[in-house]
Amino acid sequence: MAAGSGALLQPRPRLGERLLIVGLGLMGGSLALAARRTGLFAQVIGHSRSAATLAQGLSEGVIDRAAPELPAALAELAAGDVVVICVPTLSLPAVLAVVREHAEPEVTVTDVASVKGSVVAAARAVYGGVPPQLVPGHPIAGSEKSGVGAARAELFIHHEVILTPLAETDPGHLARVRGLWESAGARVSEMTPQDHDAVLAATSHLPHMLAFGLVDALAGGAQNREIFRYAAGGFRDFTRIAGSDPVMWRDIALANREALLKALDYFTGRLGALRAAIAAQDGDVLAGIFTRAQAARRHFEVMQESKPYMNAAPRRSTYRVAPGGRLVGDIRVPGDKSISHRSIMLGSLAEGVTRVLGFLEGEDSLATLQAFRDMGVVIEGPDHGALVIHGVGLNGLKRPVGPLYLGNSGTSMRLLAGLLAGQPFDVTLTGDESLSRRPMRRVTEPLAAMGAAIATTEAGTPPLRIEGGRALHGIRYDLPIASAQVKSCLLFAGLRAAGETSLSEPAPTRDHTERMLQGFGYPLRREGGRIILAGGGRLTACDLRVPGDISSAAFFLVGGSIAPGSDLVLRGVGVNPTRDGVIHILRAMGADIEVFNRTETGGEPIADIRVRYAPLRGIEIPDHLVANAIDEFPALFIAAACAQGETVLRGAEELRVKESDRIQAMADGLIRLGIVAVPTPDGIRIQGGTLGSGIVDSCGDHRVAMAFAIAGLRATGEIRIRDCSNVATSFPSFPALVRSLGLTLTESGE
Ligand code: SPQ
Repeated sequence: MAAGSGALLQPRPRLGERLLIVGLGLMGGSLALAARRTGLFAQVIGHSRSAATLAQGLSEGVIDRAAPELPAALAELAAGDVVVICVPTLSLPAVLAVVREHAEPEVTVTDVASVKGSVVAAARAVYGGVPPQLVPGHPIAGSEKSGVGAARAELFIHHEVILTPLAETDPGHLARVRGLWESAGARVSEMTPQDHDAVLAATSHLPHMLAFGLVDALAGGAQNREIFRYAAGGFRDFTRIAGSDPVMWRDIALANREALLKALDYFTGRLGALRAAIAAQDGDVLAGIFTRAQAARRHFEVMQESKPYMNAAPRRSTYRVAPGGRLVGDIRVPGDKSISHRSIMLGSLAEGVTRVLGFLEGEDSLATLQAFRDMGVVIEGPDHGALVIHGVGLNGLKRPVGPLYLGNSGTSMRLLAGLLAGQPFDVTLTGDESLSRRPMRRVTEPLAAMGAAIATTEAGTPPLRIEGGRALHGIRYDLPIASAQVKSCLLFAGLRAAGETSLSEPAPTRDHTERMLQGFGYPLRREGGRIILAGGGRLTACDLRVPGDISSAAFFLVGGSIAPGSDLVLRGVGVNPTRDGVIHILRAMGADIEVFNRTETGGEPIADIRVRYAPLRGIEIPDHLVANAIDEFPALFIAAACAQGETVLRGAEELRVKESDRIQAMADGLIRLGIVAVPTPDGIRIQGGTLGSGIVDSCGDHRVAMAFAIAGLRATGEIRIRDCSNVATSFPSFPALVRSLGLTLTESGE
């Protein structure tokens, strides 16, 4: 539990007069304590068949009043009162029968049983149908300790409570039960009883069966209990849950029989495959199972704690940047994000083994990596940017067991939409809050024209539900917006489409997909500004080195330009002409930037770049550079704020639909720091001036956060930047790197 989370149990407005807890064990006792702490009811009454339990409940202040007779306790309840049945699963039907006989229909009734199908079945048997007053519920919380003596008011804080209302359930009763759990600090969600039982069978009941079964088998085996003497931490961790209440688990296993059998059968099959691989000495299959499981476990931890993949940053961190400083040194920035994504995608779909160096270990590219692992691709690493991808060929992906979660990454979602549109299986793509707001029709509409079936929300946003088994055909398409993601998505769909896919762009965008396809031996041609690819070819594995990301370098190019005394060299940066707009724009503003040691890696141009301080002047940013500097504008706006005169950007409406509305987020922050910044529908006007101190909000956008951090170099006071955790999506080592160059940046949780 998080420190101080008990403070969540604050006094609350009354929910009703009386709360009756039937069954005063760990669950019931803990809920009673939480309700008393928050003052949710005038009186918390406890019923138990054991007089000793009731006496203990009273003496330890768990309940206000003991009710030894259940019928009498139920009969005194009225509308607004709540009964919570906290008895073992198999005892619930008998209690429900008493409730039916003695409680008024206006009284809210809920329960905490771990299986919901059996509660609904019991209600149907007792009432002849599900009564509107019944709201089945299941708090996912507990401990190996049991009994009222183990009760804790904080037990439910930050835990999930699943409610499984039915069509018959009255919304007023549902709202009351929701309020009860929320005031105990729980996160409440709803699902059908069937879904609940299937999910719990897999995630809770099956692991308990395995733990009980393993300990029993080992304890009863030929080597008997002696072997426990040699059992170490792994055994203890794995079998911890075998210490749980046997009666409760017997009841759960019987009550959730159908779903549990399904989960057991599925697992037995997978265990059989593991056994077969060991028997056949098939190291590849074993490596596949172990790398997938290891990655899935890590992914689970991340989701569990709702924190970024990289441990470096606490959840929702704030940066504090002290004013002043200069950038002097010789550094490398991490691998290019766009190229890292594409290396996983094409490496996975290639035939053979692809080795990647310089892969960006940021959350976005790791989300792509996880997605392909979820589809059965064996990927070793990343180990300091090195990956070994065991390609499965264009037809080798497997259906993932659940939705593919892509975090904050628009590139992952849009490119995967194209790659998966022609696969034989259904798949759903989901993302975080920011990604769930981003427009997807730009890819789903042309993909539909190719024969794909992809559902979005009504607003055209994620999740994307992609229907499998659709035969795709190539199209001739003129992209209405300059977007490398749309172009790449359609080229990827074209790989599995019949005939040719022919695309034109309103302005050239980053061409990493085209270059990499050719690197993997896939033919592609250009004709009069069109990019043309025929479906049905093959990708052949190759080795790749990912260049340094110019979008990450941009913060240092701006920082070096605005901070007097700066002299910084950036090594091995990708200088693909479709990405180097930032260099041209800064030079047009008067920056002193030298590009040297030009060479190529994996079909991509790279170079070393030296930047020295130089006074900047405001400019009108040329239209033709907008697409080639699209991700660098947050950093460039800081350069504009430090320049003499006005800088004007037009034709950049795309900035409004990135991880945040980057025009608004940057304008708001700049204004807070004392700069005159006027957002326009497709750009911004920024008047150079003096950057002051203040608190700005990154709006969860990594590039906005890093741009304001760099602004500290020229600020007159401290800049505090909120919501910076997403820096880990593209540049996890940013705080450490800027610190190593002398910038005073500290990070704290919000
Ligand atoms: O992946 P995501 O979240 O869309 O990332 C961004 C970024 O700032 O890191 C955009 F917000 O980069 C895009 C970029 O803006 C990456 C990208 C690519 O790899 O193809 C293309 C650009 O997007 P678009 O919409 O112009 O195609």
